Amino acid sequence: MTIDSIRRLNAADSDFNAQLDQLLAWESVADKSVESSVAEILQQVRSRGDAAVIEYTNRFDRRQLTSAGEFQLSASAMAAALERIPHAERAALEQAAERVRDYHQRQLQVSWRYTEADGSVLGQQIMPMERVGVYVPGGKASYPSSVLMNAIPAKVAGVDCVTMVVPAPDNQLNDLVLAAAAIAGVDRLYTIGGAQAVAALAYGTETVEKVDKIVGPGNIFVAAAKRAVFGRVAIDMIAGPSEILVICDGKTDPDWIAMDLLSQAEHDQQAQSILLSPDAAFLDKVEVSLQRQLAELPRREIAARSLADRGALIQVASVEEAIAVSNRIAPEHLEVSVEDPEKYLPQIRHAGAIFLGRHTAEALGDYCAGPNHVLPTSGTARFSSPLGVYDFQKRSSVIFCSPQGADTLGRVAGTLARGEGLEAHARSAEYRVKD
Ligand code: HSO
Ligand code: ZN
Repeated sequence: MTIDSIRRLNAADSDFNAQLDQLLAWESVADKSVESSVAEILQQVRSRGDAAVIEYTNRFDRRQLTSAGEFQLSASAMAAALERIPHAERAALEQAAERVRDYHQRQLQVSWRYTEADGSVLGQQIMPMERVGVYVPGGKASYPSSVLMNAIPAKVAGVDCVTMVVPAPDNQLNDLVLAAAAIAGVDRLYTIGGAQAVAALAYGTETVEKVDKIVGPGNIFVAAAKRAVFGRVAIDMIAGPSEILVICDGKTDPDWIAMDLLSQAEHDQQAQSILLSPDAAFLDKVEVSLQRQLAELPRREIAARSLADRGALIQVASVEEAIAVSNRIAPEHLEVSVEDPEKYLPQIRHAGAIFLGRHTAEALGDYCAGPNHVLPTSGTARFSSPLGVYDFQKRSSVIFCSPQGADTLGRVAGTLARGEGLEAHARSAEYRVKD
């Protein structure tokens, strides 16, 4: 298996911008037939609850459920999985969880208030959401690390009940996923998936309690279902394929850089790995290394397709120019593999996560560095941020008026209300004005 050819671009070319646009173009499949079958599933679960969930689960996941109790997994079943998995994996999961928890604890937003001279108080009260649903895909893309990354911030925020759903096609469940759920502190677990699981979380059934927010990745049916229930419940962003952009001055081991590119390329065929360097000879070395190292990978077919379809090695004039190009791309992951990377940090405007220095492999961030691996993709880092504790907290404004404050504000509000033709507003405000 080799990469047919990996695109070579040069930022000095007159049509570089057009080439870059073409490289970044990505069609998310908005399939009408998917939308209509999802709409039907949502409708059925909404009106018939557990019975519909059981029917769809039996049909799509080849199960033989006869009652809702059978898709419910107890806390002791999660704990048992934790006992069953190999010791090394348990220790690694626990270490990762601890680091993710520590990092996220620092994100907690706190309530604040200030008191005005007349004794009035204004502030903001922060409260956790009550119930959150975490969707975990089944089969090969069932990542224990994603269980940690989605559930831990919710628990750190103080969410009362974290409900996880994970399909068990042919009754198969991944022990590591269950163990991660136990470590993350998942409160309830249902072995259901697809649009029917999203519907159960959004509308509630006899068994599944309705949640306030649904997070976690899924296939096109899950994504379409999340889009459709948005508004009734909150959802996280709909993730696109993984991306990595590496900026290297040419002085890092080319094998390291090649493997960093391969690490995201192996996620799926649509993943995007891009290297920018001012050193043309280094780009050549990485290309050779990619071919050699690819051959040793179990997922070489996927990685080869991803690199051939969406990968690129781009020559730039300088690290500064590389950063300018990177800011246009707004990548999910950005590695800055150069001397003194800190120096460039203030110039980086758009990136989901920034990995500084030659020793900081992006894969560390995927598992255990501490920051979240749920990051904005497809250029959305221009306006969105990593998943965090703040995504499970909400704010209420707090207002207390002293008698003096009511007097001052009553006059202002009265005038504005009359200007808007809202007499009841004006009188309500003015009743508290002293004459
Ligand atoms: N790189 C992925 C997250 C992940 N990697 C999970 C390995 N497991 C997010 O783009
Ligand atoms: Zn990854």
